[in-house]
Amino acid sequence: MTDPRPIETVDPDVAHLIEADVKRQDTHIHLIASENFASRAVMEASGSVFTNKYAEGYPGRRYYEGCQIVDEVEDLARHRAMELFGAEHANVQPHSGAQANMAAYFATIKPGDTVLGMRLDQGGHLTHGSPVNFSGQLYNFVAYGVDPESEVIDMDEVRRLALEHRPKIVLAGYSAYSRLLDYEAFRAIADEVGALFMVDAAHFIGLVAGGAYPNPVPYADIVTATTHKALRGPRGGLILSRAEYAKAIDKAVFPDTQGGALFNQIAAKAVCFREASTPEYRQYAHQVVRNAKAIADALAERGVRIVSGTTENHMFLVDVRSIDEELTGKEAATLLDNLGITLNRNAIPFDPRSPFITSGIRIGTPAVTTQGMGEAEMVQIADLIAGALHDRTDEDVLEGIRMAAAQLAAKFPPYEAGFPGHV
Ligand code: DSN
Repeated sequence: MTDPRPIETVDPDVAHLIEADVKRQDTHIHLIASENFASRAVMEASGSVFTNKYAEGYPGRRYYEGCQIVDEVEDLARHRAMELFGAEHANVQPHSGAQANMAAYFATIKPGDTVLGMRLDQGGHLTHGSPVNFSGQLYNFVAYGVDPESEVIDMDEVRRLALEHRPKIVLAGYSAYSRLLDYEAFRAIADEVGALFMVDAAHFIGLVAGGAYPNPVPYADIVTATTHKALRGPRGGLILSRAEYAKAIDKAVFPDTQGGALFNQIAAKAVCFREASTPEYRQYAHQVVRNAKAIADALAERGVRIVSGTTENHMFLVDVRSIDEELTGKEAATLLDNLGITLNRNAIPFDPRSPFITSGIRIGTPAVTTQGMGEAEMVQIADLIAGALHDRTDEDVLEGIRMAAAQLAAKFPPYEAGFPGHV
């Protein structure tokens, strides 16, 4: 029999760390654009006995016996994903967004082939060709960026680069960009040069599920995503594609780039797709966007420069030099975290500072919206952020902000009393 004792007895070290992070999660204001609070149902599936099962392959074609039930789980998850996003095919096995992107490339191009994607330092992602990532090492990435004036993706540059470099994939998607994507224009450029059109929707797939951001599925050949950001599911990846790429995508995930899938996570993905198809979730997704706009507008009113001027999704970047030329993203993010407001430093377009220091911070609203905060609280948070960054050497002011942040977090607990780990 397995050890029936609770974690507090078996491993007090880890139990203590879990307890400490429960406390941190309960008491801070969370503005990391890629984080959220998963529901009890998602966590129950994620912590279920499916963690015990090996099932390499796909439903009906496994390399192990005893897979009848996990076959049902995977079918449920992939069919729910297809229905939710209107996709012809879904693969729910990628362990992460990076694995989903790796599989998408493996399925469609060869090492050395050219891909046109967004620059990491202007909003792209590591797996969109960064030289420190497999993508930049295996493939010939060419990068487009934003217009220096508007800080919005320059579609003329995308087209010019596509015509010049004839990529095999035109890739849209971002991890630090606050505007809509012009899927129609990307698709037309991809068609003009005979490339595939791929969208990495990891950041905004949750908004798409709730109808709060345009759906890339009707335009793209392949859409990759994660399930743990605004979508509020377990940590993991997802690939949606047109039927003609289904076989290649499935092979690229297993056996090309992964072994056994994580069935506890796949069960939790199924739960999150069900949750994301409810009217309550639609309201949530729209509130995430309204909240992002509210906090960006309130910061702008307090003299803080928002990159590209506004937001149309769940996040935006702040140019911290608009508060003080000397202030860095690193200093701002560290100071705010010490005051109970957690976010991350982020490069802004044409940032003269290194990615470790940066001139920006990234602010996102999926987590605070799950907590039930609305526009009024976003204005309060903007006040706290602007106040802290303006008066960052005044200990009295900072202490007041620390207390106000703690009071606000306490009013909006992410989990109810009695939830595992909560008294
Ligand atoms: N780059 C991570 C983020 O947006 O936080 C996701 O991979």
